[in-house]
Amino acid sequence: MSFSNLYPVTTSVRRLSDLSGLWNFKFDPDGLGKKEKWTQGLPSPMTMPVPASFADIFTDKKSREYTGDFWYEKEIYIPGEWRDMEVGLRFEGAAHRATVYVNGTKAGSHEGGFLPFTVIISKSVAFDAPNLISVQVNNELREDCLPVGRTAELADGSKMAKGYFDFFNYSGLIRPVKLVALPKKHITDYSLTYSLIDKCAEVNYSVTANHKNGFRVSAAIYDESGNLSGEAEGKEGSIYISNVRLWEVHNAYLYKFVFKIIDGETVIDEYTDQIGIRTFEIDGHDFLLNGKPIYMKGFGKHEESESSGRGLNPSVLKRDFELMKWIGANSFRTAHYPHSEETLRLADREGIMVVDEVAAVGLMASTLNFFDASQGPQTRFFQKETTAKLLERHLQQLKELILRDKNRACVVAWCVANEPETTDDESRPYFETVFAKARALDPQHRPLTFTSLMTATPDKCKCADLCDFISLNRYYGWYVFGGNEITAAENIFRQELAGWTGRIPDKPFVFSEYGADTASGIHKLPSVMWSEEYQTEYLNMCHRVFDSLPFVRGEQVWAFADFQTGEGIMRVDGNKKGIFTRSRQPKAAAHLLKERWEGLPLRFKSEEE
Ligand code: CKX
Repeated sequence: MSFSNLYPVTTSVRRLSDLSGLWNFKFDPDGLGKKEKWTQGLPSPMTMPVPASFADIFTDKKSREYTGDFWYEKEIYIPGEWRDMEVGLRFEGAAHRATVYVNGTKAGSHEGGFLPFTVIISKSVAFDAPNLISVQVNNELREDCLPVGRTAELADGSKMAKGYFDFFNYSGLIRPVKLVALPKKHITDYSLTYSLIDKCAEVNYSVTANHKNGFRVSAAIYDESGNLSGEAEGKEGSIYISNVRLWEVHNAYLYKFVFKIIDGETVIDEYTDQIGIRTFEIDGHDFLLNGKPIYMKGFGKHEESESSGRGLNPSVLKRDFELMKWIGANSFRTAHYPHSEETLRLADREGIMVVDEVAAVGLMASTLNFFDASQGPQTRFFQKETTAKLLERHLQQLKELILRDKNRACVVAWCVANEPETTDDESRPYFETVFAKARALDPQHRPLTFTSLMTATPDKCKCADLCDFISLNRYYGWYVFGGNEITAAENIFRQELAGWTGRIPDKPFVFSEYGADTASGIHKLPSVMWSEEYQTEYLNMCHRVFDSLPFVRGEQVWAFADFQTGEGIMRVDGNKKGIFTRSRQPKAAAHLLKERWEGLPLRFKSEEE
């Protein structure tokens, strides 16, 4: 019997309990856990917060860098009132893979640390009595898993994660774990599409349940004042809302959708969600939100912060949205993995557009990806024997991502990979499959893209035409021709872009990354690289280039805030391309961007054509 993996809510019939807090925790470097039956109780555990990444909580390096298996454990009581319900444990993010045991018995497992999964535990639990939840998590990186990397063995026998990407391999139970109780017969999923005719919205819905017969489905939509806007009956149907309030950027309006399955007069299940109604499409070079051209301004953004690592930190999350509104941003890309469900719900509420990225990062064999990506060695990534398995996992995670986020108003596009080695011939069949799958999965047919690495120039990239819009990660003036050579950088940047007009003449372009590492507080006149003055000069140069090109429809600077990476000669305690520091305070560039973004007309660029 399938179980709903929908974002958990409480309603008249659904129950929920958040298991966030302190859990027991233990590293398992020698793989003793299963043999010694740690599922029946962890020997000498320490405490660990959930949600959080364990890495930055420790004061010793071995623990911070720990790679391998580790265990979480919590004793829980399940209310007797839930006896006749289907009970599940929902993990919003267990990075990167997890196996869940309940009272010593395996309940399920999941691969992919940034997407939710639910294991059904009704049959293995005792009600009104203690139950032991044990979770074996593993954070090793592999070439056939997302995000991509490898796991090295060090001289002392310990393992070390070597990501083919530029961010710290934060792991653990990074998002909330929830106990969910649903009616035995329940709604498993729902999908929405819209068409707008003048002031009226046609909302088309379809609802699926875990059983087929003997019930009716009702759908109702309420406005923010609680008034009924429209309703319908049936598993699929259309609801018309006259004088609809659309979801707009910085002016979000969320309707309450209520789906019920009813047997006779009895409500068997009820699911509710807050939904923004909007359309998003591409017309020539334009992005159209609700039929009106819109220029994307914002960031490539990690989900991470001091101490919590990749762990969901609601205060930091809220601060980030306040900063995005302050600076005049209207969008961000969830670099380089799906961000938490809470993040997307906040983006829905605040009216911020999201380019939603799957964790397909590191698709180029290199442990200095950020450097190699600009220098261009050929690693023949897609010709490896691991490619078939990687593709399988990539498609699976794309499916789980689209299933999770397809109804979110904020999600306006899917990014199917970051900086893959699309100069490799074999990348073409790989991405044809990925794009076809994404197109088939999204009922709203959102535009698709991948972000292009610097060496995938118009003459060399084998895959750009698969995209509905082109996303360029470009660093002229940083990785190449930096500092005093910035004029040469501008020239070569312009030359590359002239090449793109010939190759892709009719699609929108977004600069999905551009940036310069900047140590907050370093001031230098005249500028030098790494100073706050250079970051602003570099951004001014990029903006001059963007503004001279009619096909540019967006800029998402790299990065929202400084973030932690692995150690190395290219990084000073992390990547410093943030417009804000890691503690979320503005660098000089933030003021420049605020002035620019607040000043750009809403229909920037499209009115020039
Ligand atoms: N793009 C030349 C991917 C990001 C990195 C960024 C950087 C690279 C640049 C590739 O994850 O952080 O190096 O700053």
